[in-house]
Amino acid sequence: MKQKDSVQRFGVAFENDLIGEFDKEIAAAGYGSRSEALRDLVRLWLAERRLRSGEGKAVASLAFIYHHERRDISRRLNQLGHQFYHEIVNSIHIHLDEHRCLEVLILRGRAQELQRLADRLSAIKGVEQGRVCLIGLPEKRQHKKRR
Ligand code: NI
Repeated sequence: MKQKDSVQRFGVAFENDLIGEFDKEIAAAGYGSRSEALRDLVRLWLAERRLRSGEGKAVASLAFIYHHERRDISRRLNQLGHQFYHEIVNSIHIHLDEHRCLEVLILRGRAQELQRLADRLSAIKGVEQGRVCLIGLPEKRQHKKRR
């Protein structure tokens, strides 16, 4: 950055337990100060908000656990899969035990659309513990410095 950004200071109130745990973790992560760690957290949060609501291209992994015996679940998952066939690049299915299955979907498409798929999936009865990991793909023009 060419010129130094101006900063604003503000007071933040934390419960003792929360700040205690936070201090412990930021020290373990190697942060020099609370401010530095908080700035990183805010940047991450903002970037994620921007990404999830955006039109930009993204890739994602979507992992979820479900009970395969739940009535109608296989049909509903299959239906959703066909509805989003454009976004679902690949999938892995693992039988976790007698009742539960783990499925991981690899997705590609508009961030907004991938989030919509994740939301729709989580809403299906019998699906639990869904986690989506979304990674934004930079626009091609951002690579122009590369030789
Ligand atoms: Ni299974």
